[in-house]
Amino acid sequence: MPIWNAEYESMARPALEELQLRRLKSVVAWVYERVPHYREALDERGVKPRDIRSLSDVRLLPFTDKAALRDTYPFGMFAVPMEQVVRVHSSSGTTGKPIVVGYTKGDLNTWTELTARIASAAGVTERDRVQMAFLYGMFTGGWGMHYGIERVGATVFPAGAGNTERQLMMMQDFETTALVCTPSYALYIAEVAEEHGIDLKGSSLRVGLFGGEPSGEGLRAEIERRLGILATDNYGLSEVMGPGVSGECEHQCGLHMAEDHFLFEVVDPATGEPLPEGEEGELVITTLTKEAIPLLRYRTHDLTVIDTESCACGRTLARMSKVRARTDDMLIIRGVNVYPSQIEDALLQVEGVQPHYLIVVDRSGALDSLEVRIEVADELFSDMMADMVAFTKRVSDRIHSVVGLQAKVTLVEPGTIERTVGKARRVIDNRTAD
Ligand code: DLL
Repeated sequence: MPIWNAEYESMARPALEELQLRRLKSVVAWVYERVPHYREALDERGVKPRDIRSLSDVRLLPFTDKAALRDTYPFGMFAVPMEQVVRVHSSSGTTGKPIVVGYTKGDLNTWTELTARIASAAGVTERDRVQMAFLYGMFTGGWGMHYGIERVGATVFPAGAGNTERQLMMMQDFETTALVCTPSYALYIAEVAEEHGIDLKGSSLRVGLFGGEPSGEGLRAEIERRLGILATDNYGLSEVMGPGVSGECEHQCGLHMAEDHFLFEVVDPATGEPLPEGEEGELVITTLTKEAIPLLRYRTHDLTVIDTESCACGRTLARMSKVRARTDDMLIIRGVNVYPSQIEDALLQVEGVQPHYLIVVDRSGALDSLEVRIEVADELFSDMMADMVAFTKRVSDRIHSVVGLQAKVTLVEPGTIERTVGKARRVIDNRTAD
């Protein structure tokens, strides 16, 4: 498959690192001159832009976290006057004030280039008809992917998220070949199609570009099977740009990272110390070319592993493993650390469990309880008590063997766990902080 920008996506590592260093020096100088938050943080550490002489000198720089963006809400971290900002987006955070980010014309051009790479890596070309089923609006998913797909020359249907029956009508009538949305919404679309007897497997749809939330291999396999497509995962976050930060190629063996525009580190989430390649830790990102809101060493809270081995597709850009968890997603239940993604993996190993689930954590007295609500396939939804008991036991045994905790497994009727057109909410934690 063609590489969108072979010059940059297949650079020899030494040349790439030289480019990264040049860009790192210039971004540090840029924020030191223009962003009071960074000037103070660098002065406090006694670091001047000229102290950046090698890529490992990135460690001299301060981390940035969400608090810096919140404290300077809305535009305090911008490095350019508003006259130069042509677009503003915000993060999808559900509580408090959102994180606000801005883009210059140059930033939009870079962003479009990077999402064009994502589309191209999934095999999208000018012959494709792409249905955009991400939310448009302040969320970066819709607009970010939209322009990249246009740049590769494909035909875009800017459907937005929701109105699933109309999505299906468009898919059939317009002969959509590629679908762009969250994995949860892809699954929901598959379900509604099945309910209406629409055969997407036999349709023109052939590829899906999914991202914006975690999805394991089990979920991917389910989506690929039910839609009859190849599904690629892509990752990004509003703070550093939106989609386009990294994405899979057709080999589905990790997400190629846009290393010419970002410097990636993996650190120990507890100490902030850099970890050697191959070890899982928190992804930290320094933007190398952003003009409106460059960020130094942004703590993503996303856990991943980086691999610089070459890939069969010909891209030399390093790959990060699928992000399955955020450091702040971790639940501590009866002293055991549990990630929702582990429970998802356990569930999808049991035949008959549908990929719709809700984890409910509660506390009575001093004891935490873990309940996992699941849906089962219609054909298994039996009223024979004995079957059900055996089935829930199989599920709870699986959960026990994966996370080491006894969970109460509750079977709910198919279709009763909330479906989403955006990012799924999988956990309700009713414990009060104490
Ligand atoms: O979700 C940007 C995006 C949109 C990426 C569309 C890809 C496609 P935010 O709303 O700011 O931005 O949320 C960012 O979502 O820190 C991760 O925790 C999570 N996330 C995003 N993509 C993935 C993915 C967009 N592919 C936060 N796998 C990030 C796992 C993901 N988690």
